[in-house]
Amino acid sequence: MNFVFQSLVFLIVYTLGIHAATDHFRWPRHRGHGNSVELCNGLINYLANGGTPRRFHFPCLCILSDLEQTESNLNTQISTLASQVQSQTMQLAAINQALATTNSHLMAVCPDSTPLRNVCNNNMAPFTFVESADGCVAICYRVVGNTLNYADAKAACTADGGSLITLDTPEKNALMVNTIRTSMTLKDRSLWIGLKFVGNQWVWEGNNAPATFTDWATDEPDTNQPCGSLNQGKHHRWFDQKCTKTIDAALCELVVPTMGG
Ligand SMILES: [Ca+2]
Repeated sequence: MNFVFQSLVFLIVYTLGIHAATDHFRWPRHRGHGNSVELCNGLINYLANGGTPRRFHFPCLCILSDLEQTESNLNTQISTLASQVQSQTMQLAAINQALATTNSHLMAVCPDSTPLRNVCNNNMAPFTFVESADGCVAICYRVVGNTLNYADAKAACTADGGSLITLDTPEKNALMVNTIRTSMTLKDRSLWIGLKFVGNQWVWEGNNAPATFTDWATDEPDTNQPCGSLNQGKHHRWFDQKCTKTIDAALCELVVPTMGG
């Protein structure tokens, strides 16, 4: 740009038609190809230092013409690039819009687990937050008690602000069972879950809904054993028990209303 500016200065001076004597500046002998830019620079420096111009013609006019052409070409390229940037910006906006739509669809399919995570982490009792790999299922659980019956297990969960766990979907059950199976402290413990036989059907304590999904172990449930447990004899499935029986511990959970239990 500096060179363009210098050239413009020269053009102005030339246009004014100043024809005074050139006392100190001398055109280089060689005016041919290869050093015309140096020639123009020399003249411009001469003028900038107070030299008086005279009889300007030939080589610099050619250079100025080239510069004008170059400037025109650059402006064309700038215009093209600006157009490309605008096009890319519009494409990016379209991609961002599609991404937002996809995210909203994902949110519709998988509830946001953030509220449950926050409740889990902020609870006074030490609950643990676990989430499925796809983020669609989350559990805030805690194992409490040491050898207790169903009623005491239910009370122990309630004392921590939670309830005996509801495992009403295959996904939630799989997440909890896998968590227990891979835990050194839990994998061998039998645990009460919030499942009871009421009237003629199995019902979840947490939401009073009938258990439409079940994961009973082989030959379970028995008769007259109206309380549900998990992991008896290291089998990672469900067992019914007499409610007065004492087993290892209670499997509790915290829920938030938006998680739907
Ligand atoms: Ca049984």
